Amino acid sequence: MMLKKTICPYDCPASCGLLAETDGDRIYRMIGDPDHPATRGVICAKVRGYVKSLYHRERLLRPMKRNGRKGSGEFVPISWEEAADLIALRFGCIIKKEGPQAILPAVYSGVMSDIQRFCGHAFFNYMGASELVMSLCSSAKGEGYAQVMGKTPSLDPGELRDSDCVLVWGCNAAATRIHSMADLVNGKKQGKKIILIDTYENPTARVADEVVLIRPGTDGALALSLMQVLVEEGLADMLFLEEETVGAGELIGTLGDYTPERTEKITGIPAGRVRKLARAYAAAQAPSVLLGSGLSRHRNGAMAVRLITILPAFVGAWKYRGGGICGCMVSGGEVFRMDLIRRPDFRETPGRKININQLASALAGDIQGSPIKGLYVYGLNPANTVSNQKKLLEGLAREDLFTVVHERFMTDTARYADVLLPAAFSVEQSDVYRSYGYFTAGYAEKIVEPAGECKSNWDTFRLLAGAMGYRNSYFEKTEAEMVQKVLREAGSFLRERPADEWERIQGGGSISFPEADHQIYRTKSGKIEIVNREAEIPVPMYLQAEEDGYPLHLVSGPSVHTLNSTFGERADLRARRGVMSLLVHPEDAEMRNIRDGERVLCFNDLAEVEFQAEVTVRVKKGTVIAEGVYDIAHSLNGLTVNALHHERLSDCGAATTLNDNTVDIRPAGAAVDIPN
Ligand SMILES: Nc1nc2c(c(=O)[nH]1)N[C@H]1C(S)=C(S)[C@@H](COP(=O)(O)OP(=O)(O)OC[C@H]3O[C@@H](n4cnc5c(=O)[nH]c(N)nc54)[C@H](O)[C@@H]3O)O[C@H]1N2
Ligand SMILES: Nc1nc2c(c(=O)[nH]1)N[C@H]1C(S)=C(S)[C@@H](COP(=O)(O)OP(=O)(O)OC[C@H]3O[C@@H](n4cnc5c(=O)[nH]c(N)nc54)[C@H](O)[C@@H]3O)O[C@H]1N2
Ligand SMILES: [Mo]
Repeated sequence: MMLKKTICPYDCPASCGLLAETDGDRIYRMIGDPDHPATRGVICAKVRGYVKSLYHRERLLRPMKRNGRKGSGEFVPISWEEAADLIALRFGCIIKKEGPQAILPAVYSGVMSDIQRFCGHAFFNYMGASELVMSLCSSAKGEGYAQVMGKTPSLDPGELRDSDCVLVWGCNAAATRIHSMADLVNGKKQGKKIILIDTYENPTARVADEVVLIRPGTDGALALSLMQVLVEEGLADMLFLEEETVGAGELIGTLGDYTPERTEKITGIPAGRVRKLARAYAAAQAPSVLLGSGLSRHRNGAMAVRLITILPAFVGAWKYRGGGICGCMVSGGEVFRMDLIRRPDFRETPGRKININQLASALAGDIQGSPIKGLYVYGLNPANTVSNQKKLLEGLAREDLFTVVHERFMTDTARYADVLLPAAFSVEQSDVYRSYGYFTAGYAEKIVEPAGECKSNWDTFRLLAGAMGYRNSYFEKTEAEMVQKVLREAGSFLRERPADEWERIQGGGSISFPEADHQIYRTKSGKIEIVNREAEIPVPMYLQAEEDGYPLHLVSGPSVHTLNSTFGERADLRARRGVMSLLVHPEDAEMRNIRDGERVLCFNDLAEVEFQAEVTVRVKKGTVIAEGVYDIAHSLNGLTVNALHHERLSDCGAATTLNDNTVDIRPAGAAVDIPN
């Protein structure tokens, strides 16, 4: 038995270092790698049970083709050759009749390692297919931050240990940042101040000294109000603002509109709390913000992030180790050369862009140009994770749509496939990794052969390229050759690392980059850009959260026990997560005759979705919370929370606005038992 280094492939900020206990044929156990430079052996319960997923009896093991009504989940096994020929034939016909733009690849974050995630881009660039705009997660956050800080990396999470006051702002660290959660627990023991600002008392609240509940979508107003108090009470670092920022005076001139009394009406936070919060923030030596992504998933999300990003400058927080903002951008340069993997040069003409958040409408034909006739889904489970679920399922059910799904399990999307291909797990494939929350990168070599007839994304696209007749040396490389090429021709950031680290990465493992100096502002002006003349709105301001008719704001938060739709196969985790619930404030429940534990219908103009009500003061009056992504088999009425999400996009970054929807609720009548 040996322990082999590998890296967690899932969509989390850490890219945890793992050790797989193996005899070379089988993996017996997965533990944390104590030598990983950032995660140091700490891993989550989900991945500690990696082997349960890897050898799950419901894993897809061979290619199949549909043998029943679309969506019925009825399939018959076929060989890989038959599958590849069938796909090449059907795609070939579509291309001939409608052109390649009638084919849409759909990928997101099921696997986060670079080659497996992005090699399909090369295949579809070669084809000339439509292009998916991948903005299902935090592109509004990225834009909002960059408008102020440019390419300046935000704090390495390790630096939070040196902060004496952490505003955990719209972040459920207990679920999404377990290493920072450990630092928060320690920080609290040392008497540091930890304040959670969120739409509900999420599981991270247990480490907070104080929880500030805010009305969804109004964080920008809170940030401005904090700045207003800092200036009014003489707590702002005027010297820092003058020397290190652009446009502070112009913004300060607008702050009169954001007194705590005025913003109380917007945010629902009592004026006195805002004053107290501003004073605590200013009193700290090195105050930090740990910023989540939830608050950026609103129609004003990029602007909210922009305003929060400006706040640390008002107390000169960046001057101090541990001071500033964490959770926005890491890495100061190119680690691996993405162009080697994605091959934009393969494309002769620009592809038609289809935003992932509008996939439902695109499949329904609400797009410019030829209708989508071919869909290839991999590393994405849109039936459960994309907005407007009802319409999306109708689109997937179209008999004239030829759908290929490359998956590890029979997901709600896989059920709609015409051809269903079995995907490998991360330990069954080789790849390079970059973390998006820490300054680390690594390489993990295949440890065991794929189960059954499963194939990695790389091997699958290689096979399909052959069947399509694509002649290019790119498609001839083995996975191992491709990994070596990407390592050999790494980006400058990695190539500049010392020889011993370079060897370490080559041998399989992760390295960390030095923390960036956050007093060097990588913006055009070299300063923090409070006013940004190149932005559509140069002087930042609160963009009013838009109303759309229903009395309750719906927020979809992450579950501690699962990760997006990943791990849905695991009965142990499903049991811990429990039934699909909606957190409702007691007053909102009472006025609708809803009691704790009862079934409710949550509805808006898009759909009616059934939940079990959890009546609790953990949520603010006027807001309802749905944690986690459920599959349809474990829903209560055949739909999940994404059926209530509109396709609208954020102000910048064309991102999801999944937390920006309104609903109402009513009792749902008799309950039916749902198996867990
Ligand atoms: N209600 C609600 N919706 C959400 C969110 C939420 O919090 N609540 N979060 C949103 C966010 S932030 C994100 S990033 C998205 C994520 O949405 P998705 O990208 O859909 O992510 P997952 O559901 O984790 O994974 C998708 C699928 O990838 C498959 N997969 C894993 N590895 C591989 C592989 O190597 N090859 C292939 N072919 N397939 C693989 C998995 O089996 C899984 O079914 O969801 C968004 N949607
Ligand atoms: N266990 C687990 N881990 C995960 C995931 C998961 O689903 N489960 N998801 C993974 C993914 S894809 C990502 S992107 C990352 C980050 O995952 P995210 O889904 O971005 O989660 P967080 O950043 O922790 O932030 C979510 C918090 O934002 C809050 N929020 C929503 N709207 C608002 C608002 O208007 N104002 C304020 N103040 N708060 C608001 C929610 O109540 C919630 O507590 O985590 C990854 N890790
Ligand atoms: Mo995400």
